[in-house]
Amino acid sequence: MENLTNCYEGLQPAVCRACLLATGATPGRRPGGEVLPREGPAARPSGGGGLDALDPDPQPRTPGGGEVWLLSGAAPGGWTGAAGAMPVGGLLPLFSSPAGGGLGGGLGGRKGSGPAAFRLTEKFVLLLVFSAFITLCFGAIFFLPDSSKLLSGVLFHSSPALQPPADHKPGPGARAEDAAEGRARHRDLAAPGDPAAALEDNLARIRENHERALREAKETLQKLPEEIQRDILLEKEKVAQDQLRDKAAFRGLPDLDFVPPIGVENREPADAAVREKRAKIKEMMEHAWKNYKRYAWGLNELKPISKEGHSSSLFGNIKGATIVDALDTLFIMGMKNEFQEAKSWIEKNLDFNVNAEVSVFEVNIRFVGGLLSAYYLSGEEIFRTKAVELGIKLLPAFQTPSGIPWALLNMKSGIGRNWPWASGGSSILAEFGTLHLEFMHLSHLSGNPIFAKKVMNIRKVLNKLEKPEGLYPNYLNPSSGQWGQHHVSVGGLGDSFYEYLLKAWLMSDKTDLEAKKMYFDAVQAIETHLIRKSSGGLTYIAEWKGGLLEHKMGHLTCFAGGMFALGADGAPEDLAQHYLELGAEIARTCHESYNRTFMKLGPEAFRFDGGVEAIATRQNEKYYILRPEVIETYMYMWRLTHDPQYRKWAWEAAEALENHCRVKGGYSGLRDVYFIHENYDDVQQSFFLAETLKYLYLIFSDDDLLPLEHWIFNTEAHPLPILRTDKKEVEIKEK
Ligand code: DMJ
Repeated sequence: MENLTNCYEGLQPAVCRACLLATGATPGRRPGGEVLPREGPAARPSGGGGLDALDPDPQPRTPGGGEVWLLSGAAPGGWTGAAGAMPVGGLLPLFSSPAGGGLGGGLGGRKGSGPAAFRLTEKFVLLLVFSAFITLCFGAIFFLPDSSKLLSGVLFHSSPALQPPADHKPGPGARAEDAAEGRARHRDLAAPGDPAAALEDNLARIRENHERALREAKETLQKLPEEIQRDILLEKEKVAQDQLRDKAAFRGLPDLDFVPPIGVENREPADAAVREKRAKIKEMMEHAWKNYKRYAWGLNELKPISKEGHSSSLFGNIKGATIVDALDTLFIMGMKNEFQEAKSWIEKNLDFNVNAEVSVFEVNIRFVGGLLSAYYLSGEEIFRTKAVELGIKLLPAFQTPSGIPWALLNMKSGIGRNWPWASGGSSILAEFGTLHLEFMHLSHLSGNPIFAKKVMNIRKVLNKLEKPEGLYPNYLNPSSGQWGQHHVSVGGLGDSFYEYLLKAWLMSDKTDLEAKKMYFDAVQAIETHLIRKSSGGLTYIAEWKGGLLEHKMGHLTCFAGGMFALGADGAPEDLAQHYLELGAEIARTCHESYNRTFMKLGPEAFRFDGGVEAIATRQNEKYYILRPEVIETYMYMWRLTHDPQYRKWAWEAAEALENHCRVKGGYSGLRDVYFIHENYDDVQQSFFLAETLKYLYLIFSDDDLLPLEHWIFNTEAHPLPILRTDKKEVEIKEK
């Protein structure tokens, strides 16, 4: 009676019924359900037409009416003699005939007989029916819209490199790179060859693919005819662009008169103490570079403790992130041999034809930005060629209904998608909003307006949208062109979007008035809704979640001090002094976040609630990964005010880096800046060479090294020249 007991405990009705029938037991009442019929199905007349018509005494349904029992009216009860073995035919009501001569009926009539008793023709018919059924089911998959995606998502595994950082949704204050790092770290933790971990990883990946395929299938099913039409047009445009890409590659780039850059002479500072400090910063760069070269040459980053390469999934299979990111720092520090070895590695090895997903944002700011700067500083054609080649590779990311690019792109197939953790399949403001500077330069250097068109379209989409309280949410859906969650941040997920509005205006020689207006409107809304002062007098920028403030500021947010100060000059209504002061206040707050730690280096995020100010309270916010933002703000504040305090603070940071992050094999991030012992994260981030050391070097150099009147730094600190309207500095001539 065990089977019968199970029936009462919520077993699948079909299974229960099978149990009952197989045991010949009397059905009873299901908990809260209906009374199961007392007579055995064998007592009923067999056969029927449709599902219910098959059985003149239809079998019971669930209270919700959703359950349809698949037992045919044909005599499963007659199988009691078969010791509980359920003949397949008994489960096929669809095939029974009114006369009982169909499969179900026919089989039902064989009381006391087993499958072995089938006639050969019956076996054959049975086989035929089954093959037809299976073929039908399989065929149906192909009739579903976008079945290829469904199949690839559900049935086929993709390589691990293609996988998104699904197990790590970055909290506010973190950004895409952290998410990806999260997954990478998760992998690192699993012992190599650990089958349980591998299985778990595989299952997670399958689940992830499955969910994505279902989501995509659902989206396609919901599409209106106009949307489908639009998709077709997009597809056509993609083909056209592919052709253009091939053509461009074939034709080569237009001739260009390279004008030697302004402000790259490496003059020694007059003051001996400053000179000494600057020399020390250069020595730090030499240490970072030398170890990268020794242990991780050609790979993306260095693991300074393990003394081996580190590969972040942000770059897919593109290699050499540190080399490209460091080029301009090597150049301005006068490290000529190192610059040459980097250049020849790029000539021989830098390859973008990778069959793996990359972060469009990261590849743009580090690789495109790094190559562009290297070109503008050195005039070496290889850097222009590579930058444009890479820019072309990124174009398919814009193939979305709104033109807002995907976050992730497979550079070989041109297929894009978004981070799975991003609100409702959205793209991220700080990612698609941080392409403008590089793409304007790509058009300038290639003579092809396509890059500029793509980023100007992003702006068009943004300008059409209603902004909650004048603020820009971090998430925007590229299919609908509408905002996702109303979360606003000047730190992770939002930060460099604001930076690029200001710099777009400056880089256009102050002609891009639309960007200027967008920037100052946004800053005004940020001041009203996000900027607060603590009871201890520290000004901070909180995060906004659908109208509620989270009193926390990320290390990333600290770049904003420099941004406010840089924009002060163009501020409307005599607000110049106000914005300069705001920059100074943010610099002071961020300095406090460093000063209140044991290591004298700032945490990833610090809070202004629960009785603390500028201190991280959560363990997972106490790390420092060699980030530049605080030093970046010191650099702008120094250049714009010459207040010696900024050099002093910058030097404190340099000393802290030497005392706590320098190891024999390079420089490492720290897991807890409040702890008295260094707990290394074992990564020398490429932005340490591109940004942290470059900003330090500039702070201890004279202002005529990369002067702000001529250069704009992209968000990875790669200098790009201001595009003069009279076009005297750089001229493009079509061949
Ligand atoms: C860099 O890659 C860039 O500065 C980016 O805008 C923010 N994150 C890192 C450094 O922290």
